[in-house]
Amino acid sequence: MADAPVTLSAHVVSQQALLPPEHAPGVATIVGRIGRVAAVIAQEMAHAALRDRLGYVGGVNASGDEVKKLDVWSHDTLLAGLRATGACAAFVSEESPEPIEIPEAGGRRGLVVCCDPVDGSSNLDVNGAVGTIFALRPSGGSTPAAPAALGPGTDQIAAGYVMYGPATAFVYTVGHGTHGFSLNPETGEFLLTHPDIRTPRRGKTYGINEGNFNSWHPGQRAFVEHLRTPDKATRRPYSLRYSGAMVADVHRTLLDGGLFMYPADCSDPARPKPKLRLLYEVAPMAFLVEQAGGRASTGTGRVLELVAKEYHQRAAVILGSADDVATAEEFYRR
Ligand code: AFP
Repeated sequence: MADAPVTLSAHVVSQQALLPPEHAPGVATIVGRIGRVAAVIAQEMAHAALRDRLGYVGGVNASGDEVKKLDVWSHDTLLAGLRATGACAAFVSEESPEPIEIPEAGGRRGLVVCCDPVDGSSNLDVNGAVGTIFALRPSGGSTPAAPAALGPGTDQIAAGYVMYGPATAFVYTVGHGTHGFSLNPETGEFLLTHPDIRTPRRGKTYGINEGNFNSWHPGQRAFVEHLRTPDKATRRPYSLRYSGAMVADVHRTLLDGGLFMYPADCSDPARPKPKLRLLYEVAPMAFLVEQAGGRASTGTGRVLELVAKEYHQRAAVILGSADDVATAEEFYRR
């Protein structure tokens, strides 16, 4: 008889022994809860056009993006779920200018959850893939708890994302490999379908918003020119794949290899302007990619060593196949 499939909740419990004992129960509870909330969000997204859930609410979020109805609803639903865990001491969300403190879950074991409730929300109205990204950091018992999230990405205890695509995928790490699950819509359970994901050392695709070509660092422009230049020996040109949702582009890159890049706007070389948010986009994805054997760089340094000084800080990122990212870094050094 075939083995029973491993559920997300069982898998998270099995990872507890690998975590610092004071955080193991909280991580298991929060990751399991995000999985349950994600199944509800997936349902809501599937019915969004039928329930008048598409479109904007009016106004912009902490990053200056126009806010969609599903952004707000997903933020509220995740927050309610996290409050109920008793383990989340603060919630840093793209949809809230200030972190939300949850004092009931304070103490040394409390965790700060950094989250982009709906990443790639511009895809919502065209039925494209979107996601939820999260990272868990220790609060260290500080009050308020959220400032404990300001530190290097190496402080993250767990990170993951949900991708709402043709199937809903849940991918997470607690620092011992990156593991992928698929939602069974009949039962609402995530089942292990991609244990211990290993990203190939080189890939065949690159994902980047090429419309911004003229504003990139010269090293970034030269690297993309290199990827586009035919060379049989190194299997170039690479193919361009870009969805406008980081989750979908990182998911493909994790599984198939290659690159996902969002470099800074260097129109003013003295003031490079990155776009993606460090705490709830770039750092969690860097953690997942490194745990799958890949690499995540700013072009000039390791993403996980970037120290967040602000909740909605932005950072440049080049992530994916280890050797491809190393080549990108060489171009930045030239
Ligand atoms: P939203 O979550 O505001 O839609 O932004 C999506 C995103 O942060 C990331 O998921 C994409 O990779 C990137 O921005 C797309 O940005 P461009 O539209 O500038 O290519």
